[in-house]
Amino acid sequence: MTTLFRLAGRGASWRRVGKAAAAAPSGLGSFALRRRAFQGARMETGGCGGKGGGRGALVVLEGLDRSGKSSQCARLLSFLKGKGCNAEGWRFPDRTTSVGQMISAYLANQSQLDDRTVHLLFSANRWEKRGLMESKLLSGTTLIVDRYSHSGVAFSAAKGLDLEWCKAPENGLIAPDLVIYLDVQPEKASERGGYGDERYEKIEFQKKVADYYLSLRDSTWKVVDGSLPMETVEEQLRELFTNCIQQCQGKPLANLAW
Ligand code: NYM
Ligand code: MG
Repeated sequence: MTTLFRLAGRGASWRRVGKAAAAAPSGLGSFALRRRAFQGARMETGGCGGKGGGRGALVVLEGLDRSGKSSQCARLLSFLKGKGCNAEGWRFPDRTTSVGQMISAYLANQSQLDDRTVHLLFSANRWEKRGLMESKLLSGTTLIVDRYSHSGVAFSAAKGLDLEWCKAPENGLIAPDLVIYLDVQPEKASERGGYGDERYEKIEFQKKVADYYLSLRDSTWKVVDGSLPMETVEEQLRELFTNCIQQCQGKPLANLAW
């Protein structure tokens, strides 16, 4: 059963966002029915994905610098692990790879790079993780990701690069099941510790980034007021996560198609 489900997920993983899962091919009809019954049973056991052979969920937190994403990712992850869910915390840029180290030096103002070049490096940093991301999700691990493609597009477009050009290299990366945008006013974020250490951490620039973020909203996007107390934000994230898990049960992985 598990093997069949994974095969179904992998085959379907090339479908594009927005297209509903195709009906099970003839011959797999009874399998599809059994799978549905099986998923129902799995949700009753806790509804955190990954239990019983289903795929994990791809949940992304987005927001301006110092909007509280990293703290909330950590809180959500420990909540999920406490429930026995198979979950991991990821972040982009992933500064551990050689591409990520080039990005990190650029952000720390230790190197200069052309705007389009660094945009493509951010994207390449996601592409180099795509295979691992897919295999984790298909084997049932839920990923809580601190920044993803929406950061890539919003930050580069805010520098004046063409929006469509910025979106193009993201197409084909795995589409998130849920994007939670932590909404904090740039002025408020700038009062938080460590602000201004890296490139882009300037109030006027962050205002432009916020506008681009909001222009990227789609059906996977939820906005949470990040200026509320941490515990309130955490509570809202748990609720959004729980709804997402229920909705993405049985949905194949999809690709970004901007
Ligand atoms: N950033 C992040 C981009 O400009 N493009 C991207 O694709 C990603 C993932 O890097 N100011 C920017 C947003 C942040 C900076 O991220 C570093 P963090 O989460 O502050 O380490
Ligand atoms: Mg930052």
